[in-house]
Amino acid sequence: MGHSVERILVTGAAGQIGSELVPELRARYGEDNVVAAGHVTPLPPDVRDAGPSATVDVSSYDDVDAALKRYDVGALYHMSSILSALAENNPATAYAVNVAGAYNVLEAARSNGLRRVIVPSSIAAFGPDTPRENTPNDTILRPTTLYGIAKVFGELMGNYYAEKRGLDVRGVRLPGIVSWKTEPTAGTTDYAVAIFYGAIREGRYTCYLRPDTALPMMYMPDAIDSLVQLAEADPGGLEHHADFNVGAMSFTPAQLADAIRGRIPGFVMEYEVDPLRQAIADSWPDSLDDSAARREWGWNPKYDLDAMVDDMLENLGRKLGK
Ligand code: VAH
Repeated sequence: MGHSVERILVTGAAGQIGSELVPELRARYGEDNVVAAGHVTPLPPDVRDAGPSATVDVSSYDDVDAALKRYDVGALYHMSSILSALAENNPATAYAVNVAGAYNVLEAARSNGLRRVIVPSSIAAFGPDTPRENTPNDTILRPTTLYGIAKVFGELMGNYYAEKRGLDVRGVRLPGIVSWKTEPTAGTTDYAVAIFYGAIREGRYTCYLRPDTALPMMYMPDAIDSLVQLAEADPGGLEHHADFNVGAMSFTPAQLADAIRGRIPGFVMEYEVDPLRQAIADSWPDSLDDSAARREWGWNPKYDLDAMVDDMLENLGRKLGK
């Protein structure tokens, strides 16, 4: 998005990323030019009250189409999603939101002449037969979760609309995201958020993944930067569309616990493995090759593990009144 005053709509504005993306976009483009669209989860007050908001059920084409027309939307960030673990237990809802919702957003954006659509993918688009270390940008996509299958659908449809339907669609494959503003939800990587609540409140946390489960992870400010930077990138430099790997760091639960213990001596980490979320995590890569994003639009993350832990403990400590 240039700095024009075109209206931007964000779906999933109550979610972990959406609830931080909306304030960032409003700061960049003006509060009245960013519409926060939510559905089942109530919008956080600061998102709801600082600019236009709407209720949009992305599983309904008509809902999406009506919102794009009502707000004269020029660009859209599609952040709605049923996350990995919840999707496995709610396949019909996950299909309606993650698959039909992705189609509805792309087709409604095309038919309403939007200039740009950002449809984030995830490391979940990879599966157990994808190379695990330094996973290439262009490689095998055979995910074994409904969430991952939906992300592959979103990527391929995003590329299809970009190449054959004249819609500028862009997307990044996000790692697990760590943030302090919203409570951890039903993802597989949410242990990396919940651990900070446990460390600050009780000095202990029981992790549902094995201590040696390495996963690509990213701190929220970098995730927001990746979405906005890609959205603003010069289209002439882009060879990919909706499927850019973006990495920042990779760590295991044990490494994260050690980093927290370096700041909270005596922090106790215990383990009770959840077979569902362990199986999901085991199907995902350990680390990503994000050279295409760095080359094509200058991707350059700022937070490593230590910087994230310091910032999380400071901000979450304040949020929890500690
Ligand atoms: C999840 N946080 O755990 C999300 C993310 C790569 C993980 O997609 O489902």
